[in-house]
Amino acid sequence: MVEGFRSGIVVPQGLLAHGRGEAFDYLLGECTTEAASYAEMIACGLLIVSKAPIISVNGNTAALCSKEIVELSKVVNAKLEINLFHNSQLRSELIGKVLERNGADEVLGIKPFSKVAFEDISSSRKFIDEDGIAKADTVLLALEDGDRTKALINAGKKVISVDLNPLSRTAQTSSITIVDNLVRAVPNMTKFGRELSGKRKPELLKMISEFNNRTNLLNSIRRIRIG
Ligand code: PTJ
Repeated sequence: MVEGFRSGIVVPQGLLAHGRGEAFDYLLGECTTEAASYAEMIACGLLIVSKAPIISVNGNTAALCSKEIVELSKVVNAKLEINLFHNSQLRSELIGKVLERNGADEVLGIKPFSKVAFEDISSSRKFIDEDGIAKADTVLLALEDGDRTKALINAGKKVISVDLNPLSRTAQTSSITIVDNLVRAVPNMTKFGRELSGKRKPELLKMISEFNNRTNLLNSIRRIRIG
């Protein structure tokens, strides 16, 4: 993260956000819980059955797991789009280069002319790629603010979030909430993606329909309270 900050990928606020995450990670025992693993598997199933899945990348995600996120995007056939809260063209380009160096063939959300404004969002996260999040049916995101999550849900999209705080607005409003550290969640999802890609669509849809995000979130909260 510090290296990401020095190279201009991560904003100072990203370091604070990372610290908030670490506090919850300690409470979770710094491991992937059963509830998180279940959500990771279902999330992969959802990405695989989606028509236009997108992985939204911000500065922290790029600094923590660029290589792994590119790998996941290939396994579940999802596009990558850069979407920043503290938006800047230079940082978008820097993050795009990092993703490309790590094997990404295409990165959306960089060219200013391909962006449209998502009126429901007040922050600069509202600028989304017309070939990416604008058309997506499922969006995977991490370290997100509650406003965009809610706006995406209101727009009829499915949202998969990775958030160590099970009580955050994003965690509470997502379709599937993964309460795990991004650095563990992404490789786990790639593994599930490989396992599930051989399964038939009806089987995946059944598995997804049996998942209850509220129950699963409560299991994460219970884990923090009881250990
Ligand atoms: O889009 P950028 O790059 O301009 O940066 C935006 C930041 C990250 C600064 C912004 O989204 C932010 O401040 O996020 P928040 O509101 O702090 O939300 C981050 C959430 O992610 C919190 O609930 C943290 O607990 C959680 N979190 C932090 N680090 C991790 C994490 N969740 C999973 N894995 C982590 N490594």
